[in-house]
Amino acid sequence: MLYPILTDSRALMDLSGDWDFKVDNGRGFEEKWYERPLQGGMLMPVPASYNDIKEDAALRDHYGWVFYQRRVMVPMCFNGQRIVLRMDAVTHKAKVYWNGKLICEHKGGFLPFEVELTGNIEAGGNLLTIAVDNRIDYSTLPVGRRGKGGAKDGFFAGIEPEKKNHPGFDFFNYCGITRPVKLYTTPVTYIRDITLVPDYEGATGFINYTVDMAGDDADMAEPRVEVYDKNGVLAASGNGRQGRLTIEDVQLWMPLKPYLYEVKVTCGGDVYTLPFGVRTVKVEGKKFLINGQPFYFKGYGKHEDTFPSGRGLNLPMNAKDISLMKWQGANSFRTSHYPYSEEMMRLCDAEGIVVIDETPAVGLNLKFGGGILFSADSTSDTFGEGGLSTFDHHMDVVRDLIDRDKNHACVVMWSIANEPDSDGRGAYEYFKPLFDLARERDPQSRPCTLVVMQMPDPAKDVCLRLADVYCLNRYYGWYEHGDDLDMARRIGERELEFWNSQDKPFMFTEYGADTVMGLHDTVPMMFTEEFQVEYYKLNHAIVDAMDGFIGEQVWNFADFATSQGTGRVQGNKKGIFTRDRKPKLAAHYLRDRWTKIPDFGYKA
Ligand code: BDP
Repeated sequence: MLYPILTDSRALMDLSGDWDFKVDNGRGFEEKWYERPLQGGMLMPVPASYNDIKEDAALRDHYGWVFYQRRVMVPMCFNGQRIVLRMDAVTHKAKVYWNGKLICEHKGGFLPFEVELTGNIEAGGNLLTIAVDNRIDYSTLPVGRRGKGGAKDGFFAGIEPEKKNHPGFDFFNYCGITRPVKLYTTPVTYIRDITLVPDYEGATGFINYTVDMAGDDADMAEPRVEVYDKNGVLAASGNGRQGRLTIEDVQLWMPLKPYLYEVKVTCGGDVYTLPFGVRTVKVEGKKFLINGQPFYFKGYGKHEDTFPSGRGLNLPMNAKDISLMKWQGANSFRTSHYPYSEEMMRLCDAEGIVVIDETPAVGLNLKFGGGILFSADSTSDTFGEGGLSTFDHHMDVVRDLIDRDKNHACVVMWSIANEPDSDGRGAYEYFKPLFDLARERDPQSRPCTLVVMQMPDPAKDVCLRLADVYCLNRYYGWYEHGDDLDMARRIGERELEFWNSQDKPFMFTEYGADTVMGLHDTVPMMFTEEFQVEYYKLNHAIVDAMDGFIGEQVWNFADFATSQGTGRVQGNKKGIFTRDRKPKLAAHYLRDRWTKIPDFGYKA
C-alpha cells in the first residue's frame, strides 16, 4: 500500500486536529451517534491515544467503544478524481461512517487501511465518524487475556470486578486514532502499488520494479519509471509494468550512511515518487550481511510511547530518539511490539537506521500466564483447542505489514512474533505457514525471525527450524539471579553456548534491568543505575566471546507505560533513557561501548 503523498497528480489533506469525542455509554450504536453531531462529548486531539489526555481514570482505563467525529469539507476541485480516506492506525478496531453510513471496518491497531469516497461527497461538508474499540482478547493481536473474575467462593464470593482489558503484554493498552487520518486524491486510472527490489554488481546498481495499475484504463496505461540521484540528475529510466533499471556508479544505502534515490513513476495522468535505497541483505552461515559485509546490530527494542500522546504519532520524539541513538553509536532497533508509523520508517530510511520490523503478535504465551504481571488465566495449550484463535488475523497482519514496508531500505528482517510459547504443542504448525507467507510475500526475500523468550526449552524451540536468525530475549541477572550476578553469568553462559553451537547467527533482541533514575549505590543493588551498568557488563562479557553473536538490542530504549502491578513502578523502568529522554548512567556506558564497536566486521 502506497504512503499518501502530494504529487503533480495527487492532492492530500491531513485531517489531524481536535475532533469531537464521546465515550460510548453502551447505546452509541443503538442511538446511531454516527448520524448526527455528537452531543455532550469533549474535544480530543487526532492523532493521539485518548488515555492520558484528560485527568480521568475512567477514560484512561476505558473498556470498549469510543466515538470520534468531525466535519470534512472536500474541495469541489476534486470532482472527477478518485477520492480516498486513509486511516494510518486506529487501535484496535474501527468502524468508519461517512454521512451516517458505515463505509468500512478494520481490525488491528497498527496498520493503515483506506476506503474510497468517490461519488459520496456532499457540498457544504460531510460528517465523518470513527468508532474505535480497544478490547483485546484471544483473537486479537496483541492478545488480551480472559480477565480474572471475582472469587467464586469463600468470604469475598460474588464481588465481581468491572469488565476491563487484561493485556497479555507488558505495555499500556493505549488506544484511539493514534496516527493521522488523511484524504487524498488520485486520477481515476492510478498507480495502485510499486514494488522495488534492489541489487548491485560491483559499481553497477539494479532496481527491479513492478508497477501495479488500477482503474478504468489500467490495461492501456504504460508506466514510465525514472530514478533520480540526490542532485536531481536522472540515473536510470525505463518503460513498462515490469523491468530492471541499471544505475552506473551506484551509491549504496549503508547503515548510518544512507543514500536514497528518488524513484518516480508516471502512468496515464498519475505520478508517484518514493525514496529508495539500493542495498542487499542476506544471512550466510553465522553472519548477517548488509551489502555483503557482516553487520553487527547495536541498539534497542523500543516503543511508540510518549506522554501525553500515548502511542500517538510524535514526530519530534521520533527525531530525538534517532538523534540519541546516533549520539550513542547505535545503528538499529526493533519495532517492538507492533508496526511503527510510516513516518518513522521513512525517517529510518533517511537516517540510515536499521530496523527489525515486527508484527503486533505479542502475548501468544498463555503458558506464561499473562507476562510479568500475571494478569491472566494460565493454560499450557496456547496453540491447541481452548487456546488462541489469532491465526487468521496473524496471517493478515504479516501480509499487510510486508505490503506496507516492503520497499524500505531500513527494514532488514521481519519479526513474526514476540515471545510466543515457541516450544509448545502446535507451535510449529501455527508458525510454519506464517513464515511461508512472509517469505513468499517479501519481494526482497529478507530474513525472517521469531523473537523468543527465556522459558522454552532451547532444544525444542521452533525457531530452530523456522528462523534465519535466532533472536533471544534474555534476562540473566535480572529476572534470573538478579541477586547473584555470578550465578547469572554461569547460567547465561551455559545457555548461550548452546545457541553459539548452532549453524545460524543469534543476537539479543532484549536484555535489561529495571532502573529507577536517581537510585544509586556503591555495590550492585537491583534498581540502581550502577546495577544496570553491571548487568550490561556481565552480559557483554559472555557474548563478546561468541562468534555467532551478531547483535545487541537492549531492552528498552526508554522507560514506558504499562498496566499497573507490583512489578512496575509507574511503568517499565528498563529504559536506558527516562520516558522524557534523559540518560541514565548506562546510556554513557553504552555510548562508550558502541562508539568503539564497528558497524561491520566486529565478529569477522
Ligand atoms: C519481555 C517482553 C517485553 C517486556 C520485557 C520486560 O518481550 O515486552 O517489557 O520482557 O519484562 O518478556 O521488561
